[in-house]
Amino acid sequence: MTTVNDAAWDLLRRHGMTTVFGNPGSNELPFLAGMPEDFRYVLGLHEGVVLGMADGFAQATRRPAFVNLHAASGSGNAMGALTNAWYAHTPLVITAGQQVRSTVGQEVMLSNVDATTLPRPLVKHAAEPTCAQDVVRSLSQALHTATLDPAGPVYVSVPYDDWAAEIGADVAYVLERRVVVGGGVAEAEIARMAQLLDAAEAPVLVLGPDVDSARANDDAVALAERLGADVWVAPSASRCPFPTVHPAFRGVLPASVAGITDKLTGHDVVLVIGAPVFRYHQYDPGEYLPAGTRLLHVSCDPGEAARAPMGDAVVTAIGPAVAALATAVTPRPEPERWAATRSDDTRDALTAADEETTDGARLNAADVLATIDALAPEDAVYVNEATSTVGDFWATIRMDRPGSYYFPASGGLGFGMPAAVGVQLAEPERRVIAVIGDGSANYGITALWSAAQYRVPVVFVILNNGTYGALRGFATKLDALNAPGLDVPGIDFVALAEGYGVSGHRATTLADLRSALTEALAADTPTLIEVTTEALARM
Ligand code: TZD
Ligand code: CA
Repeated sequence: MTTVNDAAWDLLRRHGMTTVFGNPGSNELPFLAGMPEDFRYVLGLHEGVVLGMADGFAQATRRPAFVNLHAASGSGNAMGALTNAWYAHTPLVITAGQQVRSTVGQEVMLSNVDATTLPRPLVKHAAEPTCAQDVVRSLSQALHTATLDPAGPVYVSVPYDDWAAEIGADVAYVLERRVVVGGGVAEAEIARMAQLLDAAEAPVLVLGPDVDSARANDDAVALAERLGADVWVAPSASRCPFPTVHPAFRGVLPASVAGITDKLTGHDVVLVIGAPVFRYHQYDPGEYLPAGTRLLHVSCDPGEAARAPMGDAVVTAIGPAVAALATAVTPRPEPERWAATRSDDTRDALTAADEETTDGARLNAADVLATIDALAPEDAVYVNEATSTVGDFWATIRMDRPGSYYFPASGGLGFGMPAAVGVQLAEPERRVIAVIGDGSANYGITALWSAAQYRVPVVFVILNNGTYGALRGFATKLDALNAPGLDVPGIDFVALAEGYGVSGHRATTLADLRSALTEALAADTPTLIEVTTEALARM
């Protein structure tokens, strides 16, 4: 006899989902008890961490990840992290254990009352199968929905008495299904965009996270080079879609209307690919575009395309569209302004500031980042969740290959530490360096335990400036400096690391940092380095 449980694991295996990120409760035990030996379970101690690890893992593998949470309370704990997965277009199949079917109506302990409403609006689809025989089909629907463009999280609540039920032979149809999007590129639309770009005097590209998730990075380079166009990264960047060492690279656009219009002035055609138009943050009103500038938008997300306040959008798979555009545009000579920034190997040219700070002084974050950049392997992967130093990060850290950068896509903190563990699990050949603020670290601190237990060799660098630095910046801008709750003094991250089983070091000088980082990068277990940094109030 085949049980629902057997068939469910079989389905997950067939889709390569052999890692379960979870935190269990009584409702989930009957499902988990059947876990076959070729699966691995990654325990997170808080559901925000479970979801963050799965988010990082799915983004780095570019495959759906499987999550198992405990009923309503476990799901609720994961909701903050779900905001990031939703905006990152991360394919996640989130399951939650439900009480025994016949008892849910009585609201017995741990019933997930109205389970399909709970995770909305942060899932593409939420379901509770109507009977045990529909569980496997329901999981199959969920994983296909999660994966199809625009990818995103889905949620399935399963009553725990369903797992032992017998399932009929027709489940084979579900197990064998393959669901793909067949549509290629809209050729006429590509030709139209290429024509507008060719006719432009000063076109510019704005690239977003979906360029990196589609691995269209190299085609984006080809497109920029053929057009002789400079490249900005779309505001509130959560991925690195373009090599920061390329002479066309201009940096990350500011996240305000007026700021973007200022940077785009002088360009007659702006082509935005794989990002919303635009993910603004600071309210700084103004004209949406410079006068006479035309905006073209390529997106894999119909919602993103529809809600933009300006521009013409084409909804299409990003990878084929960028490749087609790169061949469709007419090549131009390389702009002279690029020559100055082209050099044989910029990697060796940059070294960290050698000046040591005076005793007791806090380190400057830009020097810390330059030290990291100088010592990190060229193919290092960065997870960044230090909010006041994002500008310094992009100005300092060199990233030249796909999948090199992850930042919380919705701005919801608590992504960084867990996502670093998930990315490192997905990419054992590359070193993951997580640059985390002392404020941000606390929303996902228990990720340290998972890193230690599963020997995931992330290097966590905590920038401890004792404050919510970015909020100090906002408080200045919003004239709210007397707001309470902006400082977070008195946290000993070295002690926290040791408490969770991670080797901890404190760096108060750049020399300390260099030796701790060198040691951490040589280790095959995780390390946390706490660096005392200046309290910045920059935006
Ligand atoms: N809670 C959550 C879940 N997400 C948030 N974004 C915030 C609160 C608000 N917030 C920010 O947007 S930035 C920030 C907070 C609290 C400060 C983070 O401090 P940090 O980094 O120490 O990590 P900096 O460099 O000191 O800003
Ligand atoms: Ca801080």
